[in-house]
Amino acid sequence: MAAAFETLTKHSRLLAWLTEVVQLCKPDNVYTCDGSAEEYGYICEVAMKHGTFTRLNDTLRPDCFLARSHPSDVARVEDRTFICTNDQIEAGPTNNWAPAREMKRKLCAIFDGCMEGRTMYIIPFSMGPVGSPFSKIGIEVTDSAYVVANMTIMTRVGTKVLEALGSDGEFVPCLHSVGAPLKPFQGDVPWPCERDPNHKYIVHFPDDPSIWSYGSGYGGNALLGKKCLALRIASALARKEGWLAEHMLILCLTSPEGEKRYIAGAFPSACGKTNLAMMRPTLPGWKVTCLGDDIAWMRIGEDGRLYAMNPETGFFGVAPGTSYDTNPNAMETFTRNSIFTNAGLTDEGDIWWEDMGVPAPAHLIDWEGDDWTPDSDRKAAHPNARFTAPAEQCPVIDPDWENPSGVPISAILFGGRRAGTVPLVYEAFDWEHGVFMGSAAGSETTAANLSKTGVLRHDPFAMLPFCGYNMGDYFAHWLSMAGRTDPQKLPRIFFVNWFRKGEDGHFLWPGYGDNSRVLKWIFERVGGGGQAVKTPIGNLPAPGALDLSGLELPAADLEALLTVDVGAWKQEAADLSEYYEEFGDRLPTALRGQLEALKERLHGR
Ligand code: O2Y
Ligand code: MN
Repeated sequence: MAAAFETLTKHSRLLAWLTEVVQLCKPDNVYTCDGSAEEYGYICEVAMKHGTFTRLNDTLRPDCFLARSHPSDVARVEDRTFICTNDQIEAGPTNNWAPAREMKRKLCAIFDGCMEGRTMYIIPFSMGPVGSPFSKIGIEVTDSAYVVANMTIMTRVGTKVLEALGSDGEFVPCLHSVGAPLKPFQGDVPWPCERDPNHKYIVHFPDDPSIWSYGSGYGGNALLGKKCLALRIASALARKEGWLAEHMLILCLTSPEGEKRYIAGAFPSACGKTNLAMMRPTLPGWKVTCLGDDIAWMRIGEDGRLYAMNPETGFFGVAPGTSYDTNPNAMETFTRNSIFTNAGLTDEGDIWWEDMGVPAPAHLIDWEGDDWTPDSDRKAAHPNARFTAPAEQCPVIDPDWENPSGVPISAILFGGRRAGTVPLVYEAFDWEHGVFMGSAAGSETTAANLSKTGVLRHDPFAMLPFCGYNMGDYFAHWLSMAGRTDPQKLPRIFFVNWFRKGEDGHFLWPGYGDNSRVLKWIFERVGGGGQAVKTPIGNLPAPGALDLSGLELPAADLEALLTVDVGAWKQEAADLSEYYEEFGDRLPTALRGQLEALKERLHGR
């Protein structure tokens, strides 16, 4: 079966692996992706033939498609995501673990014949510009045309990747199946997947490294270049190779004087990373350009500064809530050549979702394919409905977004969705304190994962679902960056919280474009200006230091946003002590020291 493939590559390890997976999965056909525009069109036709894609109105939304997933397959499945190593301690307390050898045996049985009746697609892809020494190549084998189309938008796909791989280059084998083989004459369904939630497997072997994903066709479970390779596997590689693979947006902030500073930001899933990454500042003269909305790979450059690059080429953003008010640049990005998953379909053949800023149509077809009217007691779009759109279509894409060397980062933001306790913004005293702040991050959960929503969970560095090894070692790796360069050259670290609420439940901060006011203060701080006051938790903006011109913010709200409630922080520190226990002796002593120092400052010692 790999014979056709042999004409495209002389890479013997790749050929051997492909021969193995063809024998295991037993597809009816094998197709190798070349990454061309013609091929993308063909794959979309295939997806339409299977009923997976519906073409949208070509006048309203040219070259766009809608897909509806099966209701059992609507998000990442964290409880079915595994990091498999020989020893459990290497995966750590925050990951599901199984012994690598046992899991492989199990997966071989599960994958046996899983592609019968289907076409196997071979997707050579590069995370990062093709041929860059900092990029990583993956080969995804999948039986889903939906995955091929989305990977073509989200990554660099095709023959050029095989050429860069040569006959002996490194690649990450990524095997994916929706887990729904077809018997002879059995009709297909628009969204084949494994219906039993306990029979899905999103499995990572960081020591190989390799990825096996079975049973889901959705997003992070199936587009294996994204969360699986560029975060879980890459984080493990990054630790070995001395760099950082992070769940971070990258933006460039340009002042009215034309000075540029690059900022990276780690926020848990569905906390507004895409909105921040392509924000339109309300502050006159300030400009944000976007380099990425989800993943940053960062390494120390020759000048000793930390450089970041976005390994992806598209956005896989949460649709509901995206509007011309919240994110006009995203709205402009997916006007064409985009895929929508689990949005509503209007009678005109366009998409619609809740909080799109467009009145609800009198009738549409909802994400489950049923008639819907504004009187329906269910949502038209699934809360985790997505758009997949090419990054190059973003009106504020930064000219350096594909620079293979990346861009020098001046500030790193951590954050989360916190109704209380955490102020609008504060700055770390130094790198070690900043790493402590990242390790202490937490957020109220949302629909981007399947756990209960609105519950506070610790999410260190926004990497809880994405760290491919022991989180304690990950903290140590972050701390070690200070030893790899002059620590003064590292970015300054800040914590932000756009989601603080008043006692009556209203958001205290307007967010969105007004977040530029906070970014301006950060910009000034890293440039040696910006007034701050020292508090037990870090440096907060001094009175008057935040530019609030033109904003009608009640004085009481501003005070609440910039108040450090010592009582609440004592509780926060106590909770963190308990959380840190999980990491046992893998918790770096420096972080224990930081926690004790915080407690002492809170007690006024
Ligand atoms: O629900 C999914 O499968 C997608 S999750 C996702 C997609 C794009 C960016 N970030 C995330 C995330 O969960 O962090
Ligand atoms: Mn994400």
